Amino acid sequence: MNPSLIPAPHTLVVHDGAFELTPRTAVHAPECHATGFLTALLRRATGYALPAASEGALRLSLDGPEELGREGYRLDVDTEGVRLRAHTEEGLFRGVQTLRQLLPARIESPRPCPGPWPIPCVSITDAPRFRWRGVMLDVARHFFDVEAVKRFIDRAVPYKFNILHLHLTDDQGWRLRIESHPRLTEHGATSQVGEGPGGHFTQADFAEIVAYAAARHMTVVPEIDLPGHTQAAMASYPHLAPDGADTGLYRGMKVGFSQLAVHKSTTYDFLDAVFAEVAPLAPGPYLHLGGDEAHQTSAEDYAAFMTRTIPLAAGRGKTVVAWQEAAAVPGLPEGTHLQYWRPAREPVAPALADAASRGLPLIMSPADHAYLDMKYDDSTPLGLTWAGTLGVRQSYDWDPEALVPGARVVGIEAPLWTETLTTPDDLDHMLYPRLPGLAEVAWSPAARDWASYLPRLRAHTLRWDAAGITSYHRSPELRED
Ligand code: TNX
Repeated sequence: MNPSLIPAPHTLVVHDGAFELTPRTAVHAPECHATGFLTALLRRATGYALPAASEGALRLSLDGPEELGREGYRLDVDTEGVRLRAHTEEGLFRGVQTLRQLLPARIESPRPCPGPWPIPCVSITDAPRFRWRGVMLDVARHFFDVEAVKRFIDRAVPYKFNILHLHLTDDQGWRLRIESHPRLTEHGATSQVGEGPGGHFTQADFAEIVAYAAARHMTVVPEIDLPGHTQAAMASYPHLAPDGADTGLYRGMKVGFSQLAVHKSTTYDFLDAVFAEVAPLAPGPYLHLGGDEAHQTSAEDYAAFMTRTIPLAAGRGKTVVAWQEAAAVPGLPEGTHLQYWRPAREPVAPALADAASRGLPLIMSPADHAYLDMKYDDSTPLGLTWAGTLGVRQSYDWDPEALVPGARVVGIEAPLWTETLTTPDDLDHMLYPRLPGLAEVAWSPAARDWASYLPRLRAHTLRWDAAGITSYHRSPELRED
């Protein structure tokens, strides 16, 4: 039987037999995140020592051909051992996630389990279809602390996601300490949807998240949502509001009612000061400026605001990412990434189609395929329905390159908005079982199909069980028919 790999690799050949990990198996590998990750995982579940030795049967090396690309790898298992090769450490790390899935499901256990630990003999050559494979967590509507964010990263890593987009600011809260503007968190982080206390990351907390993600070859993309979704900032510093009045903290779930004072130069001084701190904290190349649902801002003001704000981010060395509304801004710098979020069943916004035809890169997050906060069906206790319900199959069955003909699609992102989600188990409920399918959309060759995917997905429930993921949605698809 074929191993249940998600996302499906580019090419997989299964041979007879298996290699078995034993207490005597040794590892020969360069010192890097991939090696550290693999040995920690294997030791935890097997209890074996897995000493380093140059004759080790488990071999990782960086001598893979350059054609494998930045994230590709080659994995060969025969009865004598395992050989994982890549051209980069990142490629090794992705290959380690495949190796992990070749082992029995109990490899996910946090405690030592009894063997045996067979790894089927295979030859795999693999590389991703898309370079942007993102997940997004909204820590503004409800705050999720460092531990919860690390757990969220842990959920994405086995499925080869490489981008963690953090939605750090919104009407309901500003979640990142900015030293030059302490009230953003001293006041603006004390609210959330509903009655709870809110919360925020210190800069040390944020650095811890960035480092944890980096060790797993995930890039953090911080989002400061502008010029709408800014009530928490204006409640902290009323001069940022158009009329300079304190409108107070917001604990509801509405969108599109707030806007910054786009005509005051002090607003841009504020943004420059914020970017000055955010840019070095998240050392990746991207800064997300939001730009969605600015319903109080005229089209002209919106364009002027973005035209003035984008260079401030660029001046800090960042490539700007923005939600698709920003497509309407004339003269966007080359390379600005636009994030498609409207439902795929709606006609493509003309401004977005136009920006795509000028070659601007698109990240695809159509809400009716990729929004993890949509209910699975009408009986789902959590989540929203503005884009409809989103079953497991619908989150899998779509092609990111079919939506905007001729566009330069760099990948996909699966956002998890948290208006209705308050605990890490709530997050898991919305992630599983949809997240693995979105991973396959992002990584695997376009020729994939639900019939081949479904048995693999079902097999993965054993991995979630072993990992202690208890709150996943028992969707009807997971039951054998
Ligand atoms: C739309 S998607 C929003 C968010 C909400 C989300 C809920 C986007 C760019 N804006 O403000 O949280 O819907 O699904």
